[in-house]
Amino acid sequence: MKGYRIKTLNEFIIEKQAEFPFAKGELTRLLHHVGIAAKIVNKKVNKAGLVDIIGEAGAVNVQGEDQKKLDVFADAQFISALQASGECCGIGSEENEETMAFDDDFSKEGNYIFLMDPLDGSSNIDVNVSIGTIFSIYRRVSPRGTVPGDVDFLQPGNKQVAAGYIIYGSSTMLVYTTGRGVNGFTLDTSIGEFCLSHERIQTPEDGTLYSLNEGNYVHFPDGVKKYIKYCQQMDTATNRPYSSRYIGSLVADFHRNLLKGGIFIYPETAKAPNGKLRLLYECNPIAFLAERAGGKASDGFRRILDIQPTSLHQRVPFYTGSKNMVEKAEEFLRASSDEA
Ligand code: AHM
Ligand code: MG
Repeated sequence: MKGYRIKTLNEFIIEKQAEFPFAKGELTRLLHHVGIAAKIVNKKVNKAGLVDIIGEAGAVNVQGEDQKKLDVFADAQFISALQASGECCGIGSEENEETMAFDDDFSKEGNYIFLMDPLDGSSNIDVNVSIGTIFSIYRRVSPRGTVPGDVDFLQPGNKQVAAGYIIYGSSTMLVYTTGRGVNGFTLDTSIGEFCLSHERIQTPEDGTLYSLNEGNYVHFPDGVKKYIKYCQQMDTATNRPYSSRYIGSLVADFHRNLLKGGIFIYPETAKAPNGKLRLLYECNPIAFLAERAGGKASDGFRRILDIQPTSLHQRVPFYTGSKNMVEKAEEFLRASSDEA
């Protein structure tokens, strides 16, 4: 009998493993554990208004921001799920100043490094607005059985073997890529499974949405100011003026633009010459997804994925989304820097 049948995340990743003849199932197990942590965090996020988990946890993270209780919870859940998988030898997280290199015999054999922002857009938790988790996965460079170090944690984005995000929104979705297409899974809470809902996502080459914090306009570089004016100009051939949409959660802003077409910008400013967003666990994974969906990601001049990282929490200006829109923004930036 032929009919509609849902495909769960686990079925999907096992099926994909078969496409790699020498795969041993290690990445499959790792992704499976990411799915478990995501479900636990989702449950807590859904209860955020009911139980006492919204306020501050009393600590300040390495970026000098107050850590919310939910950030701390999400961080701990992902760490414990990944450590339990046995496939992960080290983790770098926005919430922890140093990388965590596991030195127990079990984890040291793990082949993968995991970098994450466990709860992105955390300023939106208290107001019931979409937040997310972003993750990036690398194969270790150092030999198995040893404790991983900088050579493993500080790899350029073009070495990622998988990346994705979870969006805790009006419904919860997990979107990921292992380099062959971007696929999205929606959490069906009635059966507690992520189910394939967005197969082989391709982002439109052009869009009509631009997303950035325009409140910072006076601090933006000239090229960005000019690009914003371009977005706001009337031109029927290119569907301008574009609409401005900004949630303030990278995952949510990117997810919307990925599906509808648009550009997301967090530029450099005089005060913050490298912007705000972190290369290793925010920009690299999003850039990998953007490219694999047919979009683009740059720091305005260079491809994000080709930047050699120098530290875990380094920041980078970020321009990502529909290919033609990112290229147009880059044109404005180049023209302004040539004038200067
Ligand atoms: P966070 O990791 O502390 O949550 O900060 C990252 C967030 C992104 O999700 C979002 O794109 C950006 O910060 C919003 O910053 P701003 O409030 O300056 O517009
Ligand atoms: Mg965060």
